[in-house]
Amino acid sequence: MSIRPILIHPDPRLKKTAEAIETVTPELKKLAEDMLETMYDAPGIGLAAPQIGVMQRLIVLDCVKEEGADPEPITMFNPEIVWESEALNTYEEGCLSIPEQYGEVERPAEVGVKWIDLEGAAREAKFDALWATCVQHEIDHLNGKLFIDYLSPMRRQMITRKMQKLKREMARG
Ligand code: K2U
Ligand code: ZN
Repeated sequence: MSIRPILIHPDPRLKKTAEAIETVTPELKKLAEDMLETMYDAPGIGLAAPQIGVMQRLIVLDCVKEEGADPEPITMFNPEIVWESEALNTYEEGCLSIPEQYGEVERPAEVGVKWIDLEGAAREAKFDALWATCVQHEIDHLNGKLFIDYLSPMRRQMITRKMQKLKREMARG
């Protein structure tokens, strides 16, 4: 298991579409383990493979927020949204690739998702509340979409400039 560096916006890899996965290999299972360890360490409640520079359609999430509750990690290969509720939900989103920046994003309140699990089995489930927001946020990452793409151009540009400054400072060490 290893904690992997998380790419910071702007980065071309965060804007690319990730490749579908053909079969669940031992290497992909190890990658999912590394992503979960990286996510918990951040801490975060979701992570998509492109965020650690791997352009494959793999996400992990665990939106259990109650203190002391058992973690409920979910690993999804090739996740796709197959149903969306009419009802919408607005959430102040953040992103591990855009640290310390937040913005209101409106999304369907509930979604039905199909995916392949760690055993290579086809799964389908409905998600609501924070799980719905998170799984949509992670699937956006697989399509090169960031939460700031839902904000005004002005706000997006301001956040991008802040991240460019942060990366210059990090490069100086
Ligand atoms: O994909 C990521 O960057 C991890 C995101 C996932 C997420 C964003 C917005 C709303 C829900 C999930 C977060 O940075 S994880 C940090 C976090 C923790 C609790 C609540 C919201 C965000
Ligand atoms: Zn994110």
